[in-house]
Amino acid sequence: MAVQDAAHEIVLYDLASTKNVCFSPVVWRIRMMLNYKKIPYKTVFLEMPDIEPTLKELGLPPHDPGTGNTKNYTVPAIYHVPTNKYVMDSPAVAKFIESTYPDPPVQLDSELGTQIMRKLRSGVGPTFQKSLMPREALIFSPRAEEYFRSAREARDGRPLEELLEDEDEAWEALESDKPAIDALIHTNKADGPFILGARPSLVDFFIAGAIQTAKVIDEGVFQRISKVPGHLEIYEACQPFMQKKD
Ligand SMILES: N[C@@H](CCC(=O)N[C@@H](CS)C(=O)NCC(=O)O)C(=O)O
Repeated sequence: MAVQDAAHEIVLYDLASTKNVCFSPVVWRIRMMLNYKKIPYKTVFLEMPDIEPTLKELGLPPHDPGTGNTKNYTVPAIYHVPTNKYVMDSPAVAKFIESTYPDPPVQLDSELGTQIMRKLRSGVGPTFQKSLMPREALIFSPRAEEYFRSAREARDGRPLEELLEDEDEAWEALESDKPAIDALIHTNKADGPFILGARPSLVDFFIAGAIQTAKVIDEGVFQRISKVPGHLEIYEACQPFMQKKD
């Protein structure tokens, strides 16, 4: 059954952990849009093994294979109470929120944003994942941890903990990437604290969401990601949209 509540226009399906706050970077992007636009919503946390059965039961169709998703059902997904509509997959959810609640606007795409995301995904991203995944496993319930471990270990062909073996070297190797990241992130510094200047855009939420993931999972990884140029500034500038965490 969908969660019906007149006081909430949106139900946000999020990923559960023992911390009981949002920690998924991809859900944080959507949550920050909702918080920034002050849209009333409530959260339903789903244990990872329950995502597919729950969303299927609610009547959502699985992801279109063309979206590149490897799982049939994922969070974030939303239920929009006024239109009785479900939307799944963060790009589709972001577009739906932006078109339904255009004020204040959140720019979803920009050339600079795409360039930054591409740069981060190819450099910092894999190292960040390496540090986070084995630690992420520890904040799930035992049932969710088992699901998470077996899926990730089947995919990677080795125990999660082995990812940590060359963790320090991987972070050191990123040093050479920092000047280019610094220049890109500070392109519009004169106009404001966000990547496009005065107003936050989706790429700010992408970065701040990733940092918040580390904050919830592990302080050491948070410290490391915070030292990537521009990251702490964006995280701090996004704090007003990170107050509602559950
Ligand atoms: N492309 C999806 C990816 C979302 C995603 O990977 N979500 C994870 C949680 S962070 C998930 O729902 N995983 C379900 C599973 O592994 O069974 C999006 O951007 O919404």
